[in-house]
Amino acid sequence: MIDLRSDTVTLPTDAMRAAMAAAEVGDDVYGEDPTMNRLQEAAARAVGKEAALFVPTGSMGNLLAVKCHTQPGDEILIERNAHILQFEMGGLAWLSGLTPQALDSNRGILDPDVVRANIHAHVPYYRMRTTLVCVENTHNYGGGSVYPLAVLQAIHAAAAESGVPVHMDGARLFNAAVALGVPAAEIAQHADSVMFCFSKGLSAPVGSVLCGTTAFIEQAMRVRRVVGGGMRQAGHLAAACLISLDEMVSRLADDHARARELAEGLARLPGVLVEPEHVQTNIVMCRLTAGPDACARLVSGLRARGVLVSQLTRDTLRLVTHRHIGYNEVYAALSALRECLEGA
Ligand code: TLP
Repeated sequence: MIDLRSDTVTLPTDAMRAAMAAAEVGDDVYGEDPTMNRLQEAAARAVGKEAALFVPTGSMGNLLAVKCHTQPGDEILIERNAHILQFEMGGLAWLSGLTPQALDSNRGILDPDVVRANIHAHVPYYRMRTTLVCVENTHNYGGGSVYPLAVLQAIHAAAAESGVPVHMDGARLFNAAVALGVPAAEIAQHADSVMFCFSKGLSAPVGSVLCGTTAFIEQAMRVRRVVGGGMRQAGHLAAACLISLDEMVSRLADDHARARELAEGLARLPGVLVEPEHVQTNIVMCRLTAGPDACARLVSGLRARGVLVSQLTRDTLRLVTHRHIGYNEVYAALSALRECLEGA
């Protein structure tokens, strides 16, 4: 199978499996897992924050961040198609009692002026208060788009003017860093907290991390315990994540090049709308111009030919490159796509 549904399908490397088996571990609820402690220190350092907390999923990392920055009844500003808003089961309303104010964007990238205009910080008691701005970098639904540093800086400044923190859903932060050619910390400096995942393009089997100030992370630790995320000999997982940080970051450039090649191939196919020049990282979004069932038919036609892709909306597909997708897989997927589209 050529699996283009997500970079979450990447398998652990041999080095990860060996490191997991050999990891020195202890009880992490007591803070006594040496491998976990090493990972959390390395993760905090990588993004230039004081402290980091391991969580099993990106969704849990975002949930803890949102909970710790806000109080029930508050309002948060968030891009309309953000993962936190659309794909995390309404957790922000369910578990944090928040009202999201969904903002329009350009391929997921918020405009600092729009953010500034929508912050309700100094308001009378009968108006909801904005207490958090969320940004997503890279933006999944926006097609893996990357925030320009100046835009992030301007959003952070606009929020700070009103004393409002910024949380970055950086599930694919290292894809953004590689695309911009800067250290991840240079991006993360424009957010008060940042979550990033080891389990996507960085190939670890499990794990994400939430980073911020020491006081913030101490609070997040308490909330992690509430949602059942306190783990014991979690160093076995941390061992794989350390390899993600040490060995898997620079190769993301290959995923980006292959995604661009895939998008350029898609642009030559009949009935496909795609903008290869907007493919900055490892996610390709495309739309089909044919009728309502065309996407579903294409997805099942591709599956029959050994190619898996995700259908996001009635007419939109998402294709994601990762460590198991070389140029051979890109070209094989493109010929399966051509067969299906010309047969249709
Ligand atoms: N995204 C997954 C699916 O849930 C859609 C994927 O295949 O892309 N933030 C962003 C921007 C994400 O893309 C994801 C996962 C998460 C958070 C949540 O991470 P997990 O799945 O570890 O909870």
